[in-house]
Amino acid sequence: MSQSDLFSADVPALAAPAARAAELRATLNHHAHLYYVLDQPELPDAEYDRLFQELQALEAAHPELLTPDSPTQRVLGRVLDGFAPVRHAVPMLSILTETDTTPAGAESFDARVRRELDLGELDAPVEYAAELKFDGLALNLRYEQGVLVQAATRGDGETGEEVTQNIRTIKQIPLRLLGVDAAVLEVRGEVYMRRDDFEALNERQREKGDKTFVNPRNAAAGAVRQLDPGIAAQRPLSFFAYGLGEVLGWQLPDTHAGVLDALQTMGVPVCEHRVVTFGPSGLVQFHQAMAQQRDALPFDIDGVVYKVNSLALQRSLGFKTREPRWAVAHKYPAQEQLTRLNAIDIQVGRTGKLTPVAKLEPVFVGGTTVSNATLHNVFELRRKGVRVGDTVIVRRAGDVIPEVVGRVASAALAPRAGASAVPADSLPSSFAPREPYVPNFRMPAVCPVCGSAALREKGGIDYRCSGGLFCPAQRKQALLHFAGRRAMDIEGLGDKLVEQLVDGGIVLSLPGLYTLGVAKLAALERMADKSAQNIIDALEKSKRTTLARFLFALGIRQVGETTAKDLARHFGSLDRLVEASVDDLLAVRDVGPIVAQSIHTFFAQAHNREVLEQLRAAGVHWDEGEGAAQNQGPQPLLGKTLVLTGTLPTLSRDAAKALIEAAGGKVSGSVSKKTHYVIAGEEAGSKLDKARELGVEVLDEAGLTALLSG
Ligand code: D41
Repeated sequence: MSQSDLFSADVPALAAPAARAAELRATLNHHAHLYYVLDQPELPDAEYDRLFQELQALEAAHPELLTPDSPTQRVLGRVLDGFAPVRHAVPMLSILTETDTTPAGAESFDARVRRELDLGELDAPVEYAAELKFDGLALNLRYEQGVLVQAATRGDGETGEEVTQNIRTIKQIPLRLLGVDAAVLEVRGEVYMRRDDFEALNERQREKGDKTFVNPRNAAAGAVRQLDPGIAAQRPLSFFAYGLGEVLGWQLPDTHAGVLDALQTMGVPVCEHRVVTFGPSGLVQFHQAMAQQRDALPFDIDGVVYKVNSLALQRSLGFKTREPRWAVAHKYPAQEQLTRLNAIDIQVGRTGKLTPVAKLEPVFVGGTTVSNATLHNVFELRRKGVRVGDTVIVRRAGDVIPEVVGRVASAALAPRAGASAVPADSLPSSFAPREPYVPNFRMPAVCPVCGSAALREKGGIDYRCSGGLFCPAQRKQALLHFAGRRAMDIEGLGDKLVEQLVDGGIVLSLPGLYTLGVAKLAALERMADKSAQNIIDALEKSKRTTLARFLFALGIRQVGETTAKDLARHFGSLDRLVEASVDDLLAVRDVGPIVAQSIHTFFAQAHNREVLEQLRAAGVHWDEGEGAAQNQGPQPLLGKTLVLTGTLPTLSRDAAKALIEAAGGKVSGSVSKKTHYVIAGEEAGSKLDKARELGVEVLDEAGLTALLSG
């Protein structure tokens, strides 16, 4: 506040900041309760931080507004009733956060460290250990004589909650350290949930019609603090160590990197993405390299962490109240943001499923601008209490489709820091529950594309268009799927062309594709003669295919690429498959009752059989029996499941997969107890850790070659 403000006689001038401060206090306290006590946050962290900072700034400018109950006066985190409090033998410090996501963030940290260490321009660059900042929940694991005796959350840093029972269910966490029987060795790290585990968990919740989790971190936090270890055990958690707590009777390494290496040797999971580097340029390089890989990682990170590598230098730097001076977390742009829900559209999928899609005020989240996001289904939308016009939370992480994960009551959130405050007399309870919830969106009774009835199976969740391939939306999706790279692989037949073909009434069915001539194609808008000829050539080329690709291309519900291959291998010919009974189908490996029924229903329908005939008449062909086991060479990998990870020296991933499948084996994307072998190459990741943890045999390329040759 400026001098003139202070001396101004305009007393009501303070009313607005006072009201805003009161409002911010109430809002922040409310959200802190939701976050810490109920594990049901309604606000993205970035938004909470923004409000927190706005209140801090307001209090700094108007010290008279500071109240003892202000959230800025309290160290957050609290102990839940139901868990025994644990006083940490060595406090769990917090870590200073650098919110400047540009290289300047790393540079200012290095400059601070050099200043504190009294280093001059001529002194050598500081050695740093750089690692990822996992978006999870900090945990202290206490090992005595090498045995896990206690696990505790961080809590407020001094006192946490005892969660040993729940943590014991995390299979990655060793119950006994390898080769260490130190009196005390406390391992600190983050419990987190992998993105695929999170998606699968939410999918299960959705199928059951249960509440979904906003993000992997909340799902992990909820699982760790779940009072019922049985439920905790069903929530797939993972762990990465980042440091130590109390240590008695163990010789510390000289460096942080040495600590992490030692922990890894003891069987504690440590993330492979870590480097030792020098000076600010090394830090910036790591920050940028990991930003590139962020989407491809199997888990969420919200930044990277830099630590002075030498433990001796760490000791001389010490800490400042609650944060070490030798470490900093350098953030990345948030993966969750607030924006306005402008409208809800209905998207019709390949199988007719109607999905409500949020039309959003464009917002930059997780590195791209998002204006559409899935709302999954109408029941979930209702459960979240979302209405058109609401301020909603959008999440985009990895290559997962952006989704609306919830809504916020928005009154207090709207003004940006520094903007004018809301009038005192309208002090709103920004978070008043919206009761009763009156939705302003309903699922349409008919398909918005073709007008056929939209039906929902009894007890089911999804509405489907009943129009089948009569529905242009389904027809477009079916054609795109048919033409896909892993299906018939018709190059050039993409979104735009399919749109033109269907909307122009030119192609009415899959076989219709093969009746296209150059003239018809060239007549389409923006289609040159040459590209028309290319499409015709691609169509011609696609006719020679494999039974597995053909089956996958048909888009039979429940039949993905792997099942299609299994079916082709098992039956060897289309006719045998078409005539198969449900029982015959159940004899195919990995085919259960739902899949068998879906396949049987598909081939039982006359119009589908007609499509098959027309496609064959158009010249689509494959080697009958080519995939059948009886016609193949030896199958040394029959019944074996393998997982590929990392880069092999000579074989591409596709080539390795093809060889394994030709030998009767199956390639899976994730390691489990059912995995027979993990084939690991350069830069193998968490799958390798998992294999070691489960005791699955790990081979290199040479080992794979040996297996293949029996
Ligand atoms: O990955 C993390 N979230 C992470 C958290 C990490 N990689 N390193 C960390 N290092 C520390 C210090 C420097 C205090 C040992 C941390 C945390 N602390 C931390 N996590 C939660 C509170 C503090």
